[in-house]
Amino acid sequence: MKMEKIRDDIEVPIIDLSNRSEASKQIIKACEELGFFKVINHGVPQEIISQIEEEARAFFSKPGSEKMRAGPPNPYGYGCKNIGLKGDVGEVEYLLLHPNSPFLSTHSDHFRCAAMGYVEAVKKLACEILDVMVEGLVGPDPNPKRSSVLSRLIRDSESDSILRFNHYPPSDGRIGFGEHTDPQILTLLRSNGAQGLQISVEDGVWVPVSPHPHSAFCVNVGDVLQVMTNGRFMSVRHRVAVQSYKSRMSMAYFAAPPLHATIGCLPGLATAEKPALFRSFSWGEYKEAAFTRRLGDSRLNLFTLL
Ligand code: GA4
Repeated sequence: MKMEKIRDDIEVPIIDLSNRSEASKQIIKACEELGFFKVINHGVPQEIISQIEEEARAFFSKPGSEKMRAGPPNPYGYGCKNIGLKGDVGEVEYLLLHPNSPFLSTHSDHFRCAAMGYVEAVKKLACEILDVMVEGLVGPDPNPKRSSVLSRLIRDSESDSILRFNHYPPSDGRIGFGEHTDPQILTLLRSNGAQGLQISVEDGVWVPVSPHPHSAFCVNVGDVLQVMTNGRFMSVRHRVAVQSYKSRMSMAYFAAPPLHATIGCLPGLATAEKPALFRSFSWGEYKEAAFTRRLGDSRLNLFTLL
């Protein structure tokens, strides 16, 4: 069995988005060093968050037979204990939604309305964070075409972004969601205040991420952003293990490009000293590679050039 250690001496930086130039530097540093950060003063109205949290709570408290009607989870719907297609299991039930998908129609008008309102608000936040990142990477650029090079992929009407609701029962530390990286560009996560998220700072060393402050979003770099920054930003392994009498609820928005979008290193980030680390691919190609493998498999190495 692999040896592992839980450490508690790293704080995920909390970044105030109301100070854009400071935020830009702090975001770059956090993405390079940890792959994770939290944002406050993010502009997502509390009412929008409360509404969808309430709908998610109501959904998970329904009887199993009723929840099953929103399933199976592949590609979108309700799932319980099974994650993905390759036999990964976890102490979790969840709902996967594609905002553009007709699967949303199996839910009540209330649910749909709250979910769409939330998606619009977090999409806006994801785009703002991506614009601030680009500014930090290449400097302010008056040309909106260049400064929105990442956010454009999310704003695209064919963006493949998804929304996931997770419900982890009270547990004595069993794995709810096994270790993995997120395949997309950026993940925006909220939780109900119960702990459980851990990030891997080095092989076998895990650091719990405190769920506070409650108003914050926890943001992490996905594989695609690692490729687009030529490895400067890190898509870091994380997992969920609840050790509490309280159940954990979380909502994750995975900001993704359209399936046909070409993913490659951003202009200027591959140089003679640091040539491109990855070959270009389409998001559809990468998604296929991720979804046909195990949760914890490394997939970026399938696309490395060196
Ligand atoms: C991890 C991030 C998202 O939750 C997710 C997951 C997806 C799933 O649950 O079906 C995957 C996992 C995630 C990565 C590898 C594949 C696909 C399970 C799995 C074994 C919805 C996603 O996009 O990738």
